[in-house]
Amino acid sequence: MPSCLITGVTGQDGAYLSRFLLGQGYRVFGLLRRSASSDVVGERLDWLGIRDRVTLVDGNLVDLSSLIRAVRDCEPDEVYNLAAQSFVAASWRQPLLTGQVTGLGAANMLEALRIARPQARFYQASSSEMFGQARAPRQNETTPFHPRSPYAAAKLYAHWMTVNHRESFGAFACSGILFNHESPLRGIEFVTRKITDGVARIKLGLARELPLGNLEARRDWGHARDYVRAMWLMLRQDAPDDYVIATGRTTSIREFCRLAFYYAQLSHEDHVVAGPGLLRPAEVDVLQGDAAKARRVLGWEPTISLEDMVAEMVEADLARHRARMRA
Ligand code: NDP
Ligand code: GDR
Repeated sequence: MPSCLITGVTGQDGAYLSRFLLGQGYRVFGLLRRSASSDVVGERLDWLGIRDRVTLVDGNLVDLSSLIRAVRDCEPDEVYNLAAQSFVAASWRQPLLTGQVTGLGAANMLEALRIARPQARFYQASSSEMFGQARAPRQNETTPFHPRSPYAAAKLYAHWMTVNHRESFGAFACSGILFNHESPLRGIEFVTRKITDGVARIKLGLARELPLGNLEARRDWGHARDYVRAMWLMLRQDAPDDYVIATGRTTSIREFCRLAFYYAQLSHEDHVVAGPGLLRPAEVDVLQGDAAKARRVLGWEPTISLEDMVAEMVEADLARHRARMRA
């Protein structure tokens, strides 16, 4: 039975990737950082009904010794490094922590593998945010990077460390440059989930307004279920490499709002308001990925449309709020 270790197992992608790999017959270990709120830890794994099937091991990305111990205990064939301080807006308020977790944390994991498990295949969760002020209308693996936030700068360091371990030590280390991907398990602070949660509250009479920041920014949004499959495919190849994963379609925040409100038979124009403090010190205006390489080499294609994803997210938030109202 192949085995894997997933950092960030309690996050959106960690939960979907765990379920996917369990379905492929893997033994799944997940790195869990200690928290005083242990009652809410693993909520997403619960949601997917797989909490009992994932073996949680203690560790923190900023503590190299804990990573070495985890790797020695689990003896994984594959390691997926998904853990990060992943919220771009927070990275200006906590730039050093973001650097330590999102940047140095990846370097720690690579070092832990070099020391304790050099044969393991490694996946690094890189990000389209690294393109930032994008220098090409559609971004692919050859597009130059221009990070616009402490988060993106930290991801860029982690990305190049991954490439460096491949080139220096022959590590089977891949970097997946993933564009935004969402789902009902998306953190509530990210704009898509904030919108679908807002739509549900307004529909159920729990709120009247939804405060948002920049509505003109555009993102290439896919579904997390499609994107975790791409991570696994990267580690199936004969040689390690980097891949852009995207849908190729770009949509504004305003248009996402329109779709989500319309799904609930509401109009965004009646409810969306400008929220104070929600504009970023530097914005990434437009992202649109070109995943031709992933299609050609990995045989990967997105299967879930933006409209279907919006419907799934709004339905899930309506169900969550209805359940809370009944409780
Ligand atoms: P989430 O924010 O949902 O999950 C982040 C995970 O990292 C959580 O499990 C969190 O644990 C864990 N974590 C944070 N700090 C530490 C630490 N010091 N030690 C160990 N674990 C830690 O992110 P997503 O699932 O959305 O994304 C997964 C990865 O992919 C991230 O690296 C993100 O930056 C990257 N990415 C995401 C994209 C997206 O659109 N979703 C696009 C491109 C890249 P806890 O539950 O304890 O907080
Ligand atoms: P992003 O996602 O920064 O692209 O990073 P987010 O959903 O936070 O922002 C997307 C865009 O929406 C605009 N926006 C708002 N954003 C939030 N969060 N809240 C608001 O109220 C709001 N109003 C407008 C933002 O300005 C931005 O332009 C995500 C994360 O998952 C990263 O970890 C990942 O690397 C990238 O996607 C790819």
